[in-house]
Amino acid sequence: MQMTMRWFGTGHDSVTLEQIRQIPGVTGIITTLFDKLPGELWKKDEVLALKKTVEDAGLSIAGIESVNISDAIKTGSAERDQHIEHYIRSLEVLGEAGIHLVCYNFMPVFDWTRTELARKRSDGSTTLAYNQMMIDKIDPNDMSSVISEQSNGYVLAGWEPERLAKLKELFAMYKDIDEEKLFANLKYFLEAIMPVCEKYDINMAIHPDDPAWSVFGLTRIMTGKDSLLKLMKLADKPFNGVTLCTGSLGTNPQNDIPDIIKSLGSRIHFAHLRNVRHNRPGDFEESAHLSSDGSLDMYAIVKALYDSGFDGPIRPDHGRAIWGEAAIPGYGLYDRAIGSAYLLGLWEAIKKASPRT
Ligand code: DNO
Repeated sequence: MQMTMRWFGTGHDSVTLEQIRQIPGVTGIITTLFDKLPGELWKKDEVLALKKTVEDAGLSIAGIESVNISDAIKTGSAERDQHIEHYIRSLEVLGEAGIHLVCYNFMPVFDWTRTELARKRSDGSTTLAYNQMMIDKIDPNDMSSVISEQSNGYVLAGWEPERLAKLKELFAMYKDIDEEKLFANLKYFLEAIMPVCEKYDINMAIHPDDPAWSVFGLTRIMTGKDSLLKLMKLADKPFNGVTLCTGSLGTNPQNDIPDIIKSLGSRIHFAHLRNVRHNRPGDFEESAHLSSDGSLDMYAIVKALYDSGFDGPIRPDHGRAIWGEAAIPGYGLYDRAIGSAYLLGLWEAIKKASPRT
């Protein structure tokens, strides 16, 4: 297991690599070429420059989050094959640079969705939250401004203004995309990229849908145990795996995360560990990482991961905004640093109680 921190790149993040370097136990960076649009080709010199920046700070790249999937690939439209070709060439470039983990998602139109990016909690911290009643009142065409108005001036991952400027077109592209078609398009994509993953030993780790249900009538397929197990079979290779995101799967209280971990076993290549607090049906907020602050049993989750033999990167995922920090919502330094120390503590205790043989 390697503890990591997400970093969005020079000029895109309020947190520096030098700060991350000082968090005890964090050795890896999860990053991306932030300016790349889905479908674009990643170039070797760009990847090598990113790698050098991270390594010059005494850290290493543990994985890429994300190489995003274009809407053409998700919907199977005319440009799909060209975009898949770009994806394959981008994976080659990553493989040649010694990067072996890629996180991606297959969510239509919107990536992770929240209604509030700074909901005030009783202790004065703020956090990301979701309220279904608010979503039901929002015109989806206004969704990108709902997000950008609360984003402290940052562009948020998955909310590329260039792409979302054409929301009407995007919704039209997905008009006939039901679960079956989305699964078929995912299969087509996975089958096409498996050979390059095999050649360069690249683990693909799909990110579950967040929240784990359909939003604005758009189909979502990565929502729980059954769909994740179905995904495993779409391309039954070890390289076709999952990002175990507890905050996303945990949006649905029906998802038994330790059981999902047990079922997926060695196909979990990456873990996003954070807690979520369910206030009432249809309303949740991202709590501090501790079990006592949210609705998830983080000890049971970390134990299930440890028991499954998990050996990949973990990141503390989102944190609350605390101590007056102004950062990308969910991605400040302080609460994620506290979260990683807590997760490392859980891991150490679990490991010492039952050493792997
Ligand atoms: C949000 C993230 C997601 C995630 C993508 C993966 O903070 O967890 O944006 O990176 O869905 O492609």
